[in-house]
Formats: sequence, structure tokens, C-alpha cells
Amino acid sequence: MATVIDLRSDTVTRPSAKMRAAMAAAEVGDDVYGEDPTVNLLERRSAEIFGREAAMFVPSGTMGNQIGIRLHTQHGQEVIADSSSHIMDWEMAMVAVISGCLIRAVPTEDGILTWKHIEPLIHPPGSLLHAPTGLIEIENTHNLAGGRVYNLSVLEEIWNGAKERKIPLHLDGARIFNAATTLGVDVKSLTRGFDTVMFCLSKGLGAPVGSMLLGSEEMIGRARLTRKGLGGGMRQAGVLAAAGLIALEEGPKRLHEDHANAKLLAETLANCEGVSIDLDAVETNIVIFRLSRGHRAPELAARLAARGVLATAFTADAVRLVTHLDVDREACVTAAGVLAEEIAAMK
Ligand code: TLP
Repeated sequence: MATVIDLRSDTVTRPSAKMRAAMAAAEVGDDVYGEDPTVNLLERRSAEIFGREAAMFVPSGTMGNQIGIRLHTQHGQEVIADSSSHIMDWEMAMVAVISGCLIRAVPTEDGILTWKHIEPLIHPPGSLLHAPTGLIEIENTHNLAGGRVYNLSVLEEIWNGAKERKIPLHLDGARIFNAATTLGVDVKSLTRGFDTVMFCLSKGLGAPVGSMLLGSEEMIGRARLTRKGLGGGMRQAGVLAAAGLIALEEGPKRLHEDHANAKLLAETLANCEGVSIDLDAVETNIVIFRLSRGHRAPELAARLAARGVLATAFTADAVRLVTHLDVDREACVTAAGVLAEEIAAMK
């Protein structure tokens, strides 16, 4: 059978030979006692890269976000977030379950929340009519908006405004290295105004498992208790952290290739009849396009799968493609050809 070109997500990458060798050789200990040297190294290195006091290894981005949200909030508060954010649509309503908060979901055109959206929605503490705002959450890059990137100026306005209003900020930076690559800035400056930052090792960076939560010593100290309570104490997790360390050091260097491949796919799609796509919106490794001839995204995904190209039918009429280190330029050229043929055949 021909090789499958899997564009469903950048979560599908398999560990490289170098990662597997590092995993096999990893020094380990019981991380619940803080005794796993490889986990400790990954945490120190992550904190250093982001210029933070502390970092904590978590099994998933979802757990990292949920612990971050729990740290800042009290039951009965609101969390301001974009209406198509990952914490809203893909985290199983855990903001309500774990933190007892309501997401004040803000509709935006392109996934990018600005201070202008946020400020009028803030409920100060002590209001007798409204749940107080406990947290503002930002997602960069924004997944459902097609990997959109927040500019530094938009972020700075949010950082300054939130500081003035004394509202904490959490970043879902699952793909923050992709954003930094597009903007040509380092992740430290792109995240400095957030109280906590979550980023994923297991997306574009290529680790098989794991994400990091970053913050002050005090916050990460509390976060360790919540992680344990949620069942996220991982014991000899150094075998995973060893792959994470390679992802962290080497993964960011090649993300520009994924972005160029996403552009290639998007440009092919822009020339297909019956496809609606905003080329300027393809800023990183995610391509979302719509089929203008009816609700046929699942049909297209099935046609593509039959030809060895895997895509996600995100909604009835929208398809998502994500480029990553297991699909090279050649694979993307092949996928683009298959996409063009199958879309044409659906007339
Ligand atoms: N995103 C997955 C799916 O859950 C949609 C994907 O294939 O893109 N924040 C963002 C912005 C994410 O895109 C994801 C995963 C997460 C958090 C959660 O990470 P995991 O899957 O490690 O829990």
C-alpha cells in the first residue's frame, strides 16, 4: 500500500530514531518525589528558554491549560476567551468541571482577541449582578482560526490592560513556537506578559507526549498539587522527557518548513473551483478551507483518505490540514495534487 500522508494534525508525528535512543538511555527516578533527573532538566531548560522561574511537565496540553486556569480562578468566576478557543470547544467543558468557571466566549472574526473586545466584558470583583472576571485566556497560534498569529502590539495592549485591571492572563501556547517563527521573535518576548504559559512538545516540535506549564515558583508549586490530584503524577517520566528535550532544542529550528508546506497546500487550494480560502490567513502550519458547494467536507475527507491523504472534516463544510515533520515537501506536493483532483471530481 502507498504511504499515507497524514495531515490531520501535527499531533500525529512519531518519535525520531534519535528520540527513541534518548528515551531508551534516559536516566529516571520518581518524578512525584521530584527525583527524575531528565524531567528536572526538561523543566529547567523550558523555564530558561521562556525566562520563567519554574516549569512543570504535564501529560497533555489540555491538562496544562486546565491546571493553569485552576491556579488563577475561584469557582463562580468567568474566564474571558475567544469563542472558538481550544478550552471552549475541545477540552470537554473542563473549565466548568475543574475550575467551576463560565467561559465568557467572545466571537471574533479571525480568532484574535484584542483589548477592545476584552475590556467591556470585564466584571470587577464585588459586583452584585455579575460573576467576576477571574482570568483572560489567549490562544497563540489560534487553532480553529487556521493557525493565526497574535502580533506583539495586540498582545502588549492586552498585557498592559490586564495588569492595570489586575486580571491574570493564561496563554494556550500549544503552538507558540510556530507563532514565534512567523514573527521572527523569540518565545520569551512573545509570552512575557502572561502569568502562566502552556506550550506543547507533542505538536510541531515532534515529541510523542507532553506539554509544559510555566510560571512563578509559587504558581508551579501549587500546580504540582493540582497535577497530582488530577492523576498527572507520572513517576519515571524521564523516558518521555528525554524525547521532549530533543523536541525543545531541535523542533523549533525547522518549523519554517512546515509553514512553507502549508502555504503550498493553501496556494493549490486557492486555485480550485468551489473552494473558499483566505491565503493571507495561512500564517503557520494550519490550513483551513471551506467547500462552497454545500456541506461536503466529510465526503472530501473520505475521498482523500481512499487515496492515502488524511485530512480532518472540521465542520460540515470546513476541512483542516496541518503540516508537520513527518510530511516533507514531496509529500505535500503529492497531497496538493490529490486534493486538486478530488475537489474537481466532486463537482
Ligand atoms: N489540539 C488538537 C485537537 O484537540 C483539536 C489538534 O489536533 O489540533 N491547545 C491547542 C491550541 C490545541 O490545538 C490542542 C490540541 C491543545 C491545546 C491540547 O493539547 P493535547 O492534545 O496535548 O491535550
